[in-house]
Amino acid sequence: ADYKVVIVGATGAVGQEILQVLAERNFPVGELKLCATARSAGKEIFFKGKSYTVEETTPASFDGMDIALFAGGAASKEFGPLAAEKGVVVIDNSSHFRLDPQVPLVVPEVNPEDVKEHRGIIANPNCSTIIMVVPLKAIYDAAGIKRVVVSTYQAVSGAGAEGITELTEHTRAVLDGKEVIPAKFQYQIAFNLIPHIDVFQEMDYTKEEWKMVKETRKILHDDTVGITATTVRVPVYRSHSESINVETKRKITVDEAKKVLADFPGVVVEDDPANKKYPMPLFTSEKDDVFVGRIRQDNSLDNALNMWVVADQLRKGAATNAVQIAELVIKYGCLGKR
Ligand code: 11C
Repeated sequence: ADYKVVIVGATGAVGQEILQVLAERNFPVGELKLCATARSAGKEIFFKGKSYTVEETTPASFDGMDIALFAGGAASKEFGPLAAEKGVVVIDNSSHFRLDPQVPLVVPEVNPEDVKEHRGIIANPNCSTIIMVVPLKAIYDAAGIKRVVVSTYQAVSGAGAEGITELTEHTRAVLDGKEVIPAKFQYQIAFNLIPHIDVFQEMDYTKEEWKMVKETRKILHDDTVGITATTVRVPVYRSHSESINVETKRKITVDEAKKVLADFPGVVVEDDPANKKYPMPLFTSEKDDVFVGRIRQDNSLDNALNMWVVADQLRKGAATNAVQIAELVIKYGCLGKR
């Protein structure tokens, strides 16, 4: 069977990637509707060689549809519950519903079965959370996890299409000796790092940092895992990187860790220091896997490892994960009540 699919936020960085992933994975799209804000309405977008006109999102956009993929942003809060009421399964990329106990928060390699519990909305986790939790789950299953210390190096496209433009403009302005005007980011992003992603919240951690803590615990169904995060924007176009220190409950050797990681779905181990092999954002873009390297014993603790993790946050961190959730909805036969 083919499904009636609506994409909300189709013109943004994540929306565009969702279309790409639907086409690549040959998702069974029958009817396709592309929606966005009034500003983008009227634009022409191609999907599998056919042209579609972007419509402004309205309540009627969801009538008779099966699956709604929300790219993220304000539209989720405004239209998500309404679409679900109309019997459409909403797969939402915003942070709005993620911690709602009635909304499953799903990474298909980690907690696929949670999809079955949905009541109309399924949340896609934050990109940095997804990229961390995939390799963590391999370690969690093998040795248990006591505590995680993570620092991120997040690409500008995590902030959307405007983030990409701003890195180019700032770089050009610096090289041309012109004035740099920050708009999307708090400061000049070219030749700089900004340890400030999303808004500041309790204990002076940012919301992005709390997402990594709270979402990871929800996905693992384990509130006992200690997690502390520092999230940093870096002048990289695409792919988030993360330095992750994991303290395990039981001892796991580096060789065992490499094996469980290599065997885990969606993970590629790239770890050969002698041959300068380790993951880098330059080489992971437009790929769906999470790449793990620099796997080492923590020299200061017996039961702890360090790893360096890189993945395309627009793919596995957003679009690919969302489309995989849609595939699970079909596999489990749990579409909306329409
Ligand atoms: C970034 N992780 O890189 C953010 C973007 O909660 O879905 C995603 C925000 C979110 O800026």
